Amino acid sequence: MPPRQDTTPRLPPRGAFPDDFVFGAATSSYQIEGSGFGGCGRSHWDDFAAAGNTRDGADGSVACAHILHWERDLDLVKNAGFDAYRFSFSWPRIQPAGRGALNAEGVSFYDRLIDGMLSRGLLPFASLYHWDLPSSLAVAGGWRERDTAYRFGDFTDIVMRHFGDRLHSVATINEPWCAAWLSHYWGEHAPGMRDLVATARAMHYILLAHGVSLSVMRDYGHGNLGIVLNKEYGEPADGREETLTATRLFDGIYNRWFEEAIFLGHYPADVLALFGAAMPEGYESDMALISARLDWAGVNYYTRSVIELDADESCVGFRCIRGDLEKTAMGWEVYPEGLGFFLRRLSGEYAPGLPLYVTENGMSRDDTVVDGEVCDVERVDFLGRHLGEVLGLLSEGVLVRGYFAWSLLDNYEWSLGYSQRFGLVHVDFADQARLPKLSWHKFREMLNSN
Ligand code: IFM
Repeated sequence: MPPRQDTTPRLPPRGAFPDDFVFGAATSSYQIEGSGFGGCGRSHWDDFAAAGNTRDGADGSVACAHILHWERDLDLVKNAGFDAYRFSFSWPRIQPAGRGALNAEGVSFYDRLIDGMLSRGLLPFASLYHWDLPSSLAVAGGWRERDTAYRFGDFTDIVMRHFGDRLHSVATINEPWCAAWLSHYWGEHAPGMRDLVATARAMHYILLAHGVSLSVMRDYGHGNLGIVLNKEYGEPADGREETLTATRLFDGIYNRWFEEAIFLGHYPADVLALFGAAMPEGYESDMALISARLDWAGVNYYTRSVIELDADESCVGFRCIRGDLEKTAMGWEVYPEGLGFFLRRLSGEYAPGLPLYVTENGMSRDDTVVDGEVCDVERVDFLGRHLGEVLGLLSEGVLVRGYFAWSLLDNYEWSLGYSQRFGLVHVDFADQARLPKLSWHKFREMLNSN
């Protein structure tokens, strides 16, 4: 009998990528640290959860208790063979009220965490904002207020002063679309608003915060600065002219708003027309700061949306549905071609010559432990297909410099609580046990191959 073939999906060999291509795993502060530990101030996510807006009322007060287990978590990054660890600073852990006094315990935690990365030979890729806005700033109007952008500039200064020279790379904002549109128009994330005026202001002030933060870091002389944009591909549900226009507006809101502001210095006309008088007065004078030079840009990519006309949607006139491609546990369609589309567009149209990173990519799956193992073959297949897309881009000369899997650990998936597992490492939230899944082992195999 011929030997049984191993049909487990594989990741491409490490040797197929350039030697200096960076492989990493990503997390974020609120999703893993445990906001109940170490003198961390409240964030608007604690408030949003306490007000009953999340699945089972779940919050991030314990999460993966990474504050207690960060050393073994960094060992998991290192032992898989990754070059880098992408993490975020929690603003309320460092500065509980969002202004004024610092929390010494929080500062010392990040000191140890960063030194822990460096001693393991991991490159620290930091984000300054991954959504845990201090509650007191949220109460004062959060991203609807111009002042929040300046408070973020002050926070940036604190981070630079304490940690700047040890950070390999820094992103200002992670996924500004989520912090603005998803949170103020669709109401799915904190602060859970559904208001076009609030949305227009947040869409602008989150980018102003990026510009202010960038200029603070330039003054410190940091030379590896970027922003992380989430992208979703829009597929028209049919070929009607109105559907194509709606799909273009979807792309404008989700993607081009940020690309055109950051790389061209203006907002797209179709989205500006939607916001109309809701745009903050004098926004034009902020555009130079918002479009200041970057050293790299990051793309977080997961899926596509099918865009269908919807007469009940009085503002945008469309809704996003899912098509008939294979889906993850989030119900998100698997569409690796979308990743190629965005990286090609950035490199060809918006930011020629700028180094690009895939700063997040991954899938949720109903992972269960069977006989001490998590056999997440679908995740291996998902990662392999997206890495294959990256290889194609590299062969076309697109400047992709690295790839980060989302996420290192199963964690708090925002309003969906702990119902979605995205990790390469399984977390038992009852006892905080970590168990590397097949996907983690496949990365280890890959990163040690040629
Ligand atoms: O968990 C999130 C992360 O915080 C930001 N990017 C998308 C992930 C999956 O939804």
